Amino acid sequence: MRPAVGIGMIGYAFMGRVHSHAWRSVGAFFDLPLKPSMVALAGRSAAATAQAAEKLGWAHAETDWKRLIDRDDVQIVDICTPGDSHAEIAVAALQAGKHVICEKPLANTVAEAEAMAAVARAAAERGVHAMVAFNYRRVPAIALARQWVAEGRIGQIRHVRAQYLQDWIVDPEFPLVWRLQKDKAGSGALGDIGAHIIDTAEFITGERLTGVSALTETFVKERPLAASSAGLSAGGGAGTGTVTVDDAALFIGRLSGGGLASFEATRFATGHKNALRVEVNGSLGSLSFDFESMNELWFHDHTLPAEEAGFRRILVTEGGHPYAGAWWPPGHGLGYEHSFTHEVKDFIEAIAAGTGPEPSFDDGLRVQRVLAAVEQSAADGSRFTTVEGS
Ligand code: SOE
Repeated sequence: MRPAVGIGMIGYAFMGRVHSHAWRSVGAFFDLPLKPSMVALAGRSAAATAQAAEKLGWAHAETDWKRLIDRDDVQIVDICTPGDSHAEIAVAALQAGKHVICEKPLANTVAEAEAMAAVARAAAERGVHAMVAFNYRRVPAIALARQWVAEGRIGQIRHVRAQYLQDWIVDPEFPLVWRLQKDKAGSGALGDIGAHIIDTAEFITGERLTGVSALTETFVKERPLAASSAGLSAGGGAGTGTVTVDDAALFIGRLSGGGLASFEATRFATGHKNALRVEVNGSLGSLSFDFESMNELWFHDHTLPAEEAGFRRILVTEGGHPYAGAWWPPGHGLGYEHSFTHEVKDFIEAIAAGTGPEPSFDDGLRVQRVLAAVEQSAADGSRFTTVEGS
């Protein structure tokens, strides 16, 4: 019998639902050293939390996250709340000796992220580990891209071109949900989806962004108040309120290996639902990915004769591809939710091995510093801004 590891999760909106799916499915597809047990779900409303716990597969419901952390049968705390509560919950959980997995971006400010990373470093000394949930690292095609870059197949990296394009708030009547409020979300498209492409670019290349020059914009400045602040599609309430975050963030940057990078994060790219795209151009070839075709990686081998070279599509569903062998026969494809299942698999394995899971809170802090540099540069009229600590 494998030892059990008790999970307690806080929040049950979009991220809570997809994390629940990951915890429910991971043991059925991967041979884990510890058996995850979905012990308790915490939320504010007793009735709604109990209903969500029953639906999502959690044994107990709590209305106070502090009580969830205090439970002896919880060893892992999974934070799926808006960014304004990440720091308080993560610090309390780590100090109580619980491993933590925390949704991205790590925090709402660099100061909070620094405090969280410091507590995580101290906890790691006691064998208590923390991870920030940049789930796209665990999309098989993205993991394969990183592998090939590390193997030198792309050569010296000259360009990274990264975009994260969504369109869910184009309608000016879309309500002022929490993701559009700075005090709750920290920033807008920048922190919500820009953070993903910063992490993805650094993950694939193994390089760091050292400085940026940025533009941000809020296209719709007033919106109807939300009846409830939850989710991506809350209904409208009475009156309007001011949007206090960016709708779009564009920036260019320098990579630690000498290459150049460009980034575009927007919720106003009509027609694009969840297009996380990244292309890497190196001296020996290029790799290209679009989440809207997430089972594919495009590869151009520049060492081939020009008459034969060109981008070719690799279907990343073979048993030898990262993660893919645990699922379906080749060609049957994976979805968004699988990246989270892979994330908790890697997390459990790292905890069992006593090693620090990746991305760590220090990785989350680094992304937070890039976000801060982008905001600073945009505020300073696109002045090139060095990323702190780089
Ligand atoms: C909303 O923009 C959102 O749900 C993000 O918060 C997630 O991190 C991203 O994976 C999908 O879009």
